Amino acid sequence: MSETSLPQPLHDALLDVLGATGLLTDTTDTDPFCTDWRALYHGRCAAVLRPASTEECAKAVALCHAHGVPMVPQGGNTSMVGGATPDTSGAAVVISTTRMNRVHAIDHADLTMTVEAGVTLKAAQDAAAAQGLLLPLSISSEGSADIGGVLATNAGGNNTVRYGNARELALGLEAVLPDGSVLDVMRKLRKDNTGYALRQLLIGAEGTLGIITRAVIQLQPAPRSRETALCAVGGAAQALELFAAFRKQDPSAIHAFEFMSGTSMGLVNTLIDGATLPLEEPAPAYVLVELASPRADDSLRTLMETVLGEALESGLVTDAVLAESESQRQALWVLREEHAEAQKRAGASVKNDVSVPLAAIPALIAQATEACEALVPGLRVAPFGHIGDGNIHFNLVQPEGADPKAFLAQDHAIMDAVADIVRGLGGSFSAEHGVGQLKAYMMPAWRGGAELETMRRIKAAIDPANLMNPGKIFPAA
Ligand code: FAD
Ligand code: 2HG
Ligand code: ZN
Repeated sequence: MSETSLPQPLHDALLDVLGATGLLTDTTDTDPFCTDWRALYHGRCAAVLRPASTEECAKAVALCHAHGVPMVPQGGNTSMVGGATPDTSGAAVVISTTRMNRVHAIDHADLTMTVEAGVTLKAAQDAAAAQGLLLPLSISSEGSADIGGVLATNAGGNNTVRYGNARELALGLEAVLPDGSVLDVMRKLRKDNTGYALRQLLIGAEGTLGIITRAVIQLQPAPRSRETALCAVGGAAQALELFAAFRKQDPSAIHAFEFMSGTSMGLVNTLIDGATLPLEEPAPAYVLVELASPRADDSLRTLMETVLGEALESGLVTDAVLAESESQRQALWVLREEHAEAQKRAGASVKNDVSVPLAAIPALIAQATEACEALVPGLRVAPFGHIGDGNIHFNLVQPEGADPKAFLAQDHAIMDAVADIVRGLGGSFSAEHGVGQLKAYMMPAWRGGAELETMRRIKAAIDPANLMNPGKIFPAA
């Protein structure tokens, strides 16, 4: 155990504001905050600050600003792109929101939740469910990722196909800006055209413009009927045909429409305890479709059976299983939610969180598979993702038995090869995970010219000293 390197006057002032629980300086305590979920980055920090309220956060940020100390906002630390990890200089402090964890109010008239940034997404979902409501954002990391994190990254996930990304759910926001001032736009209004929508600037800014401390989130009535099925299909083209078939019947019924390659599902089956495929034969690919409705009748069952019946008859779907109980439904969801974990257990992977127009998905998978297999013979092509949003996690897992470091040394070559294909198909190199530090190098090629320059000007106007999450989104000069 050793002490980190916070200057003494700043240390004493922060201790005054945050108390001993709110200020971590032993490296044994701070180290877990300096490594990301994927273990790609191992940074250092001068301290971890854990404010318990907006007021404490604002005072702590003002002190760091006055001393010129860089700040790295952190929620659940589940970033896929090293967004919440400090650099190796040890100069920055991590500001963790985990102690700002109260649900303030649930409003049944407006269907909103007023919540602090450090409430995990799962705790917020549970609080809504306890009152017969739905917080319609769902990601596999929801047990750790928190409201501040999902807004800072504009997270997507399994229900985007029906309700949009995190951005679409936030009516109001409060944030501490880099100089310690508090931006309070905690309004509950669905219509409010009064100048710039500043909350939208903070959402998706990955902590580079300030620290989100509270939000007003839109809720929905909880579904009173659900139908969930796992289907075996020949590939992405068949998955898209099935999506179109459901959409033609009733687009508003589709709650989730997820794609999983056979290779990725194979890893889940092998490496995750209790994840068993309830189908006769392994297939080239799978779709998990969930329909949901606030009505408590059996119209969804009819819809599911009609579409799947026709698809099975035509051979579009080769096998399917319908959940007959809540526990069966959850068992099917395990087969979708554990792909990231299974790939982590299989060794190093290079992740391409890309999006393309729906019709281009089969071409993306075919072209990117060919390009990646040519680059690294033996790598495992294991795509899965939110196909209904055009978002595929085109992930490559190291060849079995290979050296993980040698494989990761080729990450830029692989990412650039996939990105070239994605660009040709009119897509994006980061659909939902953001840019962080992993993909900052790609910004000039993808968002150069006036777009990146405008982002730089906004950053400079709000954070002229570049103290808030430096090294993220913007490549080093
Ligand atoms: P962190 O990792 O702590 O931080 C992420 C970024 O936000 C950093 O740049 C950080 O500086 C900034 N930040 C954090 N809190 C604040 C705040 N209060 N104010 C300002 N900036 C802040 N993402 C998806 O979009 N969809 C998915 O389906 C999905 N599934 C995932 C599954 C797994 C198993 C894992 C590990 C990750 C997954 N992710 C997914 C990525 C990640 O969980 C999301 O990006 C999530 O929104 C991050 O939340 P967090 O609280 O962990 O944020
Ligand atoms: C998911 O959809 C996450 O499960 C993780 O976004 C994606 O591991 C990944 O690449
Ligand atoms: Zn995802």
